[in-house]
Amino acid sequence: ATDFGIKEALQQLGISDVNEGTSTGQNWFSNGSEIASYSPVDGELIGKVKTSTREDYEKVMEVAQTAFKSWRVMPAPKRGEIVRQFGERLREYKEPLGKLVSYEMGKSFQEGLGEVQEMIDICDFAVGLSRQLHGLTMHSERPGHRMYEQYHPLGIVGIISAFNFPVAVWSWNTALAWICGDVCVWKPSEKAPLCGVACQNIFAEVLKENNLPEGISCLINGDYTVGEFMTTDKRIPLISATGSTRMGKIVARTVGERLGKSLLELGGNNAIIITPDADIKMTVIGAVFGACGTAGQRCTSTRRLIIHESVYDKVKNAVVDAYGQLRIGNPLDENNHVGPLIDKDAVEMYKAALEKVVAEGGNIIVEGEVLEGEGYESGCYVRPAIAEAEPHFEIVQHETFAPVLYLLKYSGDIEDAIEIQNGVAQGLSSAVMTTNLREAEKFLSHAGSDCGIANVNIGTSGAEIGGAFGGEKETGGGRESGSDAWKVYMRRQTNTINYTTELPLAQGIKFDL
Ligand code: UN1
Repeated sequence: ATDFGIKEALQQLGISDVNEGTSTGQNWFSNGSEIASYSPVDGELIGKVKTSTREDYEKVMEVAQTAFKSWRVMPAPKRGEIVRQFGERLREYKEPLGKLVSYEMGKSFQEGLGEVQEMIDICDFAVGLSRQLHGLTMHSERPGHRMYEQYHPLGIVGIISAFNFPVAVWSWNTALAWICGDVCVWKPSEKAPLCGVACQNIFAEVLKENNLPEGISCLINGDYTVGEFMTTDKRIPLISATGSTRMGKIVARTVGERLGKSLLELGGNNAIIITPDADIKMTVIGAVFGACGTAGQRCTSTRRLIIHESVYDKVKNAVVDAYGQLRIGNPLDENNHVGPLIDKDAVEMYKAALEKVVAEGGNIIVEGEVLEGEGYESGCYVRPAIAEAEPHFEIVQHETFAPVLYLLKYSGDIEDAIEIQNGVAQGLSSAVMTTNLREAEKFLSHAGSDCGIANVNIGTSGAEIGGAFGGEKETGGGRESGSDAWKVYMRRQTNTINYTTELPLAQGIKFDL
């Protein structure tokens, strides 16, 4: 790994002495047990962080609450200036941070850089937004009255993020929350804790230079028990959680119990519909990147191809052909397309899915395999697999976070394909490949895709930050990132002001004294 400059990257990010067995970086108030982070790339220990005990957590909350009091009164465009500086700093750290993402999580270096680019983009977006936290004005029914609404900071935003986008998802939340006047407490995935430390270090630098309290951004580490400190805590009005539907249901229930707000980004079961009018060349690129990029570990990864029978063999052969070209190996080596899965548990889930699809009557057309031998010592590298299957198979209905792609055949028209595509519990991303305007519009219509994201002639993954990101049904309903997603990080207040000497009541009610 040292060949790829990992050591230097860690040093640049302020994560040194990684093998000393102590907590690393700016990881305050952490006195709990240790989490060791091993790279799925080569199985080496990258570093350890200490988890937060209940006491540590209480200290973090105090620091966050104090920071909120000063941060919320700073004018929003001034907060935007801090986020602008953070974006600048991320540009400087793009290479080492992208490298750490690639090494700790296993995605390709290109995708690691892409993830940092998403962070930079959301910072730019947030800077502009810091001058556009608009409310509406209304006309009062009463004379001499003015009505308007305004958005105020919420307070502490709790962020629980997943391993697959270990830095970008945090920044989608924080960049917006910060300009909105909130402070953040972040629990990164236990599978990528050093990415958390690196981000904290970078932002802490910016805060320090501006004489601002570091409590504006807090980091805690640990497993679901630490997550539970947050979800049960009334001092946290909003919990933003990314991960499995199973986790999301627990978070929603716990936060709902105390009538807090939750923003959920959960599982997807994303499909590309390929109609007789599809451009096959584009389709293949979109499908193969969607299914194999990030080793199938995006929530937007393509899980299902729904192919019209008239082009089925053509598409199948082209996709199988493309799979034959895939190079699997060290993701830091830019010649490789597919890196490892996050850990051996993920490898087991991948194997189980392949067994299950066969047991249900599926037909494997590109065999999966756990790779062994030189370069694959971590035991986390698998060969992307393809199975021909039926839409109703239980395994096809389920999100397997690995490169397993199901080919489903449809006959009839686009409505039939849409029915298959919508016939799953999840509703994140979807796509249609067609050059036929009628099909495309039907897919996007009221009776079309039921997902939060619906694309035409693009795959299911790789959304830009400018749009609201998230999905329906078991995906959890939350929206992050662009458009008006910022509103969830603020509380709305309706204000009515009377500038007369009378006190007329609304609805014409008389109450004469
Ligand atoms: C995720 O997988 O958690 O659309 C987020 C995409 C990325 C984000 C994925 N921009 O694939």
